[in-house]
Amino acid sequence: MWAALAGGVGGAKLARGLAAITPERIDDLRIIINTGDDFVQHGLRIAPDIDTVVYTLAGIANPETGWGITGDTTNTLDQLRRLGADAWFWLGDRDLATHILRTEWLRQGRTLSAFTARMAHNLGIPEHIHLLPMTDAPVATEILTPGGWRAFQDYFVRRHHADPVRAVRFVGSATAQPQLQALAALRQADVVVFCPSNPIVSIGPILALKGMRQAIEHRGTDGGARCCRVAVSPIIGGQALKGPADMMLRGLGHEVSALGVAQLYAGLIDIFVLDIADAALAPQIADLGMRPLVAATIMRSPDDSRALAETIAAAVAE
Ligand code: FO1
Repeated sequence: MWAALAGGVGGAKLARGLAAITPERIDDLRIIINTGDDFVQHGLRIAPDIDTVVYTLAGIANPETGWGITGDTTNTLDQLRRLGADAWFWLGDRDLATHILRTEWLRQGRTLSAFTARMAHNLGIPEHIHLLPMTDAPVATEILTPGGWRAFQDYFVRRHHADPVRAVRFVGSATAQPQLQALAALRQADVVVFCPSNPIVSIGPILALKGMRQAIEHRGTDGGARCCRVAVSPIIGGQALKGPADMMLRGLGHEVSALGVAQLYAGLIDIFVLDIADAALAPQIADLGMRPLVAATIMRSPDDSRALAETIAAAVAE
């Protein structure tokens, strides 16, 4: 069994590759997804990272944005605006069906995990691929900007992630119970993969939950049943392919490079995958006690995703 940590579009793209080699090379895949970006808009519970992984694995994600449903229309959003709503978050008509049903399920007392599993099933994702929210409890990522603390989507979408980032916090994470299957997956997996997601706001909220970081750390010690822990850098040539990971690393005082990401993951990782463009950083990554693996990490197509997953599986098998 493999466990993967994911959030955002980069995470979904590697998840797609891992899913493509399941069950041939991976018998059972558990994808643990960030929920710190979740929020309520127009009274509906939105879970962008879960939806991005589900739509990508179901083959219906918008290829241009990476999020939302391909070919979706905006009749509802247009009408909301006519009625005077401040509709700054783009929500397609078909995507809204997800948010309506998820909100209904949660209001009925069912869990985000249960809804995610049902959604994945009904969109045709095979049973041996388990999509697990990091927690069923509320956790909200907030960003400290010069204008004060901002809710994540306010910072990210409404203000176009243009504000300098001074600090990040995950409200609720100290008391939120991690999703039990997710925690068990980290304790039992043969391989743990950190997808090329933003290390601060996509992977960070998962590691901040009680026991999650410790479970991964423990797998690297002789006390734990050792597994192979692999991370893929979301930073290539000193820049994030998508989103503000580079600006965030700089604002928080980290080096803005694949090496900076590797430093954040020190003690958690055995193999660090960096792009061919960053091959010169490999010796410094080896000095951190990780095995550097230079590979083509840009995933423009499902074939690219699958190739990167195959590369990881081959490195792990060595
Ligand atoms: N990202 C944007 O930049 N603008 C949007 O209007 C937007 C809408 C949206 C709707 C549904 C969804 O699942 C994702 C959406 N995203 C949008 C992406 C998302 O907010 C971010 O990429 C993630 O939260 C960061 O991981």
